[in-house]
Amino acid sequence: MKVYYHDNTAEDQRLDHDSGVEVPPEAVAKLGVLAYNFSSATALDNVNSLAKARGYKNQDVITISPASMGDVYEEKVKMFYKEHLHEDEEIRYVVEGEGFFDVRDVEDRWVRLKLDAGDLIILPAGIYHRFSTTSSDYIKAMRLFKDEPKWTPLPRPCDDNQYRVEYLQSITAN
Ligand code: KMT
Ligand code: NI
Repeated sequence: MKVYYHDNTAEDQRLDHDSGVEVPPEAVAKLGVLAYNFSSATALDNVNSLAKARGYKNQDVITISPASMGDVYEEKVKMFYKEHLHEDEEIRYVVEGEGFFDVRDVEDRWVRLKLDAGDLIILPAGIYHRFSTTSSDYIKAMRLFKDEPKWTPLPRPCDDNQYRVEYLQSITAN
């Protein structure tokens, strides 16, 4: 996983947009974002025990690519890239391929996490974020959820949302 500030240029969202300024793991942790890498032979066991420890009971696997999605691919990619939050954690494990998760830091800058196969990320409820495929146009990812998927993206701005307020309190208490 590579983590850096987005360069904030507006070209193709699938490009790296690497500003050249890295974001250290401690700064990522301060945002309440958890990052792991499970890529040994026991990777799936590790993912499953983490899921179990956090009370996650269900999972599915999504493949995002032109081959798997056809004509709706471009539309989906744009949709995932709209800034939003969720009222629950978002856990993603990259099985194959790669993808970008962008999260806002305390100064509202985009921090870009480039995930490769074996990387797992947990975004806390209430954090503003977005997702994009890379220029390889391929990711196969496992999505973990507790019971029913609570994935409704709430588009920014929703600053008065209870989960947003609680998220901000949790990170400023750090
Ligand atoms: C999301 O929440 O944006 C997604 O689930 C993207 C697909 S998972 C890599
Ligand atoms: Ni999301």
